[in-house]
Amino acid sequence: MKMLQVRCFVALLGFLASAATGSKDFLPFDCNEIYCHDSTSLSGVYTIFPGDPTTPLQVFCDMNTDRGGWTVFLQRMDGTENFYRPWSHYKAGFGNMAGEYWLGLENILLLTVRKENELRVDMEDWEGGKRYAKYSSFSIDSEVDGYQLHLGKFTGNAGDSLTNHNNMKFSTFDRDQDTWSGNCAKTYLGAFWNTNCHYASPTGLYAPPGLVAGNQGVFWSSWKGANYGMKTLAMKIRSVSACACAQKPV
Ligand SMILES: [Ca+2]
Repeated sequence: MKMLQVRCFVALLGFLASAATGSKDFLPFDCNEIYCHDSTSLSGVYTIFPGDPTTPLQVFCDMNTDRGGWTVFLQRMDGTENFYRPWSHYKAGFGNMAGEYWLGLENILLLTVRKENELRVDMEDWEGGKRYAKYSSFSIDSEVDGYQLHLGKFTGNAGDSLTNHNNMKFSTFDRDQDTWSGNCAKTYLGAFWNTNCHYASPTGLYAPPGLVAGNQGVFWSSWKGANYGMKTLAMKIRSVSACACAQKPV
């Protein structure tokens, strides 16, 4: 049986189990399952169960963008959260799910190891402009393999600032796994799948353009360059399995 068929079969079993026990026992794996369960669901904070039924996880679900069903794992919007944090914090996750947060590498791993996902990065500048970058697949390896990043094909109108980070391991200031002789996360004050060092810095210092040093802001170089800090930036994933529910029309 092919992997996709296995995943569909497992998903079907889960659906039948929840249908048999009633909707009050509905334990959604991710935001896409919440959308599939009720297509009128609004964007907001939900509880999902990407691990097992005893470990609920709070997350922001984007039910509007690009037909909805997106599980947000990074959200920047106002600078209220500190993102210059050690490995243990990036592993476990931190922040406010209704505001700025990082979902945690272990949770991202749980979400991507059992289902095939696509990735979408939405960003907004300080003049009202909005752009996005989308990748046909997104997954990471486990911690022993450095949470190595695996990305599919790029589409979108923000330009591709992430493919250069493909196959990189995750780095924080206290765990340097980048390809530079120095320490990217320490020098540029963000944690990411750094190379030598970065073409995008979603975890950089939050500030309007001109207020932080070059390469240290929340930037996406292929749209605004490395010196322009975005007003908002969010990274989100969605299941791409063939058995996923029909989504909202575009
Ligand atoms: Ca290094």
